[in-house]
Amino acid sequence: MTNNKYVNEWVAEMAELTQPDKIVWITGSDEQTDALRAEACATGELEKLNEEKLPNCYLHRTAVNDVARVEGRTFICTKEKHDAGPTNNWMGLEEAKEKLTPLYKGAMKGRTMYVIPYSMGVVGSDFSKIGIELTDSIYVVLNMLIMTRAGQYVLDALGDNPDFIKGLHAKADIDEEKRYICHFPEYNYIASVNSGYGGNVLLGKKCFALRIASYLGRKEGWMAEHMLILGVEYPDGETKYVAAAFPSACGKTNLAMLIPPEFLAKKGYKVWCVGDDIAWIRVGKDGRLYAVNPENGFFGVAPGTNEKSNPNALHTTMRDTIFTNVVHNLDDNTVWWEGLDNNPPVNAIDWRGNKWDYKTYDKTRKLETSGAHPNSRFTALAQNCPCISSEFNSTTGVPLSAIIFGGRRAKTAPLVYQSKNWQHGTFVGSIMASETTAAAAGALGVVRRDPMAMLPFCGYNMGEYFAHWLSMGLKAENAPKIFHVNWFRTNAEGEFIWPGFGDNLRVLLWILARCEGKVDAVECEIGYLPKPEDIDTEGLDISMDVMKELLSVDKASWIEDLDSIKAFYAKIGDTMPKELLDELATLEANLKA
Ligand code: OXD
Ligand code: MN
Repeated sequence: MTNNKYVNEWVAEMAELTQPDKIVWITGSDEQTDALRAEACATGELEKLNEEKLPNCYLHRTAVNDVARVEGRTFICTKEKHDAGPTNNWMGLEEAKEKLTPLYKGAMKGRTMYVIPYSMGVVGSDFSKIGIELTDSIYVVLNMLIMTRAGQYVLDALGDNPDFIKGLHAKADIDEEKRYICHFPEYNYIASVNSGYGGNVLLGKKCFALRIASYLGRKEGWMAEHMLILGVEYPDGETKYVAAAFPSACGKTNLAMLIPPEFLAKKGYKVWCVGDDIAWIRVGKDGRLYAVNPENGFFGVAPGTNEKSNPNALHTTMRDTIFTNVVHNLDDNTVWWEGLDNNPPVNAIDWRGNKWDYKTYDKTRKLETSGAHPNSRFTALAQNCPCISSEFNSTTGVPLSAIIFGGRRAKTAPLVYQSKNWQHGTFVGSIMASETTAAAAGALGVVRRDPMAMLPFCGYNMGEYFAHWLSMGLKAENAPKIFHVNWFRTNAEGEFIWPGFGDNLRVLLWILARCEGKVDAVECEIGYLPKPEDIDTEGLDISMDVMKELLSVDKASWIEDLDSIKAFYAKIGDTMPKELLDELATLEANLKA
């Protein structure tokens, strides 16, 4: 509860529209949270899991038609279409009102409206921003209590201030034809209806911390980026930080929680996770860029997470976690997913809620036959992560030595290269791309351009977003160096030639050595490449020839890529900054020289 008249008037107005039976203010107290869990278990919205094996863990299944973010039904609603830009779905304000109002009208009849005051970032930090989400879903409340800092103390911190992001979520009928995820950056407002899936309804995450925040960042002179943040601790105790952006299916959470290879661990190297998905970045007084993770938990993809790929993530999920759309093992009331281990449960319920026989699993028909949905998730507290950084709750953020872009490219990108300067690094981010894998629907090896991994998450015109990147480089006198990595290079047989996972630390160490001016590089058409011998391969079964291959520029495939870059730039149109067009021309000239 609050005396803030802006909050109270808005809650009353939304209650008038949606007509809930009652309104409950989320305080964050253990009593209230426990009562909500009990209520959700009583109605079947949640199932309590084995308290001994998975203390304080719950299972939830979404509707079968509601299992992922829906980019086709996600809109940026602004006065002018130009402000959403050519890469976003745009809806005008009048049309949005006409479409949404009838869907919300009476949508909470017979239900409870929960008022969730939450903060993205540590309350009291200059980086942080407050939001209030109204929802008729206990699942959303309990997830928001993990993913954000939420409760009465956030309202207390807000005081009389009108400065908060409004979010209205109603499950309505979970009708996919009437599903809308609408963002009104000019009005600090998010409207989500007819979904119960995390990415569409946990409004603090993609909707606020990326789409609305990217818009605010441009207006206010900071950046909201789709980046993990990690710290590399050296044997002498010093820690250096990097932020990194990858499109989905590139192992972002695995990199954020990397386990050093044994020989580096023995020397005393450690990796600490500050965040796995989102970074808010500001210029510090010293001209460096400082980053915070505005979230409080991880909303990670479960399948493929195991003791080898990401033990830290796995251990994080062992308590206080909500699992969504994974397999329910009825024998011991635990959970399972494809890629967890080789012991699928015999007595099990799949993500659809049906009895599941693991013997029917067919790799070529994953979606139809898997027990866990390929996009099944865990919502887990960051503080439960064994490698969570001591700076996780920092109010001032961590100084970034490097920004890393990455993609999944069979041939085009080398294992790692460094950009020439901030402007060129912005160009490198703007041409980021990934090739589709067998896991994704559709053709194999199709290149999808995803600049800075922000294509689905930029809340305004992408050309203006690039211009904002350029301007941040001018503001930050000691800006981080910008690199590009590709863990997915293949040989003629189509096999991966870099081991990836923990061994990626070897590449991070070269990157950080470059930032310190401690290692040379070779200038080439696309930037600076490592000398093959400068990436430490101790203990790896990898020849110098393979290292050379990993660090080579495949000119033919780069030249082939130019057309797709040009087509993408052309789509952005007249907001495309001249500086980046010039960089593209230079790249083309270098490659064709
Ligand atoms: C995510 C995404 O869920 O990027 O983090 O899709
Ligand atoms: Mn993400």
